[in-house]
Amino acid sequence: MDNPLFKKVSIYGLGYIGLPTAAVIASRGIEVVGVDVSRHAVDTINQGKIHIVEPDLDMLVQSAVTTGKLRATIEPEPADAFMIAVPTPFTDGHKPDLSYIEAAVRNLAKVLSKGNLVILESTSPVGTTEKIAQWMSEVRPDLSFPKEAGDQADIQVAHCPERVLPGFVIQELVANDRVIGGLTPKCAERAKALYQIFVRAKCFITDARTAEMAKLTENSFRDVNIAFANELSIICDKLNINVWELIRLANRHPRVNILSPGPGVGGHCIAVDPWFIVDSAPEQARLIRTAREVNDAKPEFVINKVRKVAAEFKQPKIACLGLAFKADIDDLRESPAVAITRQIIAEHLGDVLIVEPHIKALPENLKDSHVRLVSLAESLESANIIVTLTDHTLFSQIKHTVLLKEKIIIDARGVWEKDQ
Ligand code: SAJ
Repeated sequence: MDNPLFKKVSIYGLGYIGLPTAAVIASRGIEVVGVDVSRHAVDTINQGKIHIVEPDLDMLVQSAVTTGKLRATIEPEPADAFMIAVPTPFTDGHKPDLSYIEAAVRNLAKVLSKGNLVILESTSPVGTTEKIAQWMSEVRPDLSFPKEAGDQADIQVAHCPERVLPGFVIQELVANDRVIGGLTPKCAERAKALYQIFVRAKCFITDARTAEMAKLTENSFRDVNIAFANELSIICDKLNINVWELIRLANRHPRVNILSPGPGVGGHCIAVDPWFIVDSAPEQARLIRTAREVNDAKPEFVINKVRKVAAEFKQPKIACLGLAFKADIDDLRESPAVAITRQIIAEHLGDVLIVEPHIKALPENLKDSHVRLVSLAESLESANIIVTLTDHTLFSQIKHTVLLKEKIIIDARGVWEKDQ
């Protein structure tokens, strides 16, 4: 069934956000063309396969490609609407790196035509949506943009930040409320019409700057809460209090909800986005900056614990349980678990047995003659020190009172403490 407003949608960046979004829109019967700089990603998708790990995405992509509604390409093509979902990492000194966005925008500007809608989905510092309109107008002086032409502009521009949780993307793409900020109210309304094709939840309209800040606020809120939990865990260690029990009890208050301490905050969002606020308002963002520093310092706290206990053994065998940045995923990028394990290896604190059920081989940066990737059973049998770095479900199923009786445990995730 043709959609009268949007017959063809083009999505830039076919990663963890862009590809699921492309597949979901295609599943609503709209022609979707995905654009990516990676030949491997483009070829894989055109075969109906996926190059990333996300539950249920494979089936969705396969069916969208088979029905001809989804295809991928390297070169931009004309469309009614363009969505940009490329990475926004930071450079040295925690400065936002907008180079992927700028490259995508300048590229798609070449094929723009009057009446098109351009939506930025990538998490971005405040003011980026205005910047992308500026970049497009530099490439296409023949078209008018909202800054000069307001609601009469040839091209409508909006920001609608993604909010999905890795591992639940397909579900959350449809079920989560969306915040849509336009450069003008008309831009926001037009973008809302596109999201309403596949979002079952509410779409709230605002201006672009507020929408940009809303996304940064959401992830900063979580970061500050986790920093509070991490600081509590360090205080409790000093005061000899079980932090997991403490938080469980405090959370019984109807208006308290403290998140979980851990070995640090990983991933590409929560450990990055707060810096965008700090960069925009360095003098004012004191709490947000401190939360980042508290979370970034947590791996060193865990390594220190390992140093102390390893020193008590002649030939310590240290089992590191989990490398992924969070539970039940295979993503090792920006993982505090990897950073801690790497440091244990670099300092030769002992023989290292790594257990990561979601990978088949160790990454290059963890390979060493004193390091092996082993099964959980083998690690429990031979290690004398157990360090839990990721709360994979597999680990929480261990009968720790029996199997870990003789071991020294550094449980950075509270794997055996939760939900008691
Ligand atoms: N973590 C803790 N303690 C907790 C919760 C998380 O230490 O209680 C750690 C995790 O282990 C992990 C890191 O924080 O290392 C981040 O994990 P996460 O599950 O909090 O978040 P992400 O990075 O997978 O996804 C977040 C989500 N944002 C929020 O929940 C506010 C997601 O909805 C966003 O779409 C995503 O960032 C993004 O792309 O920005």
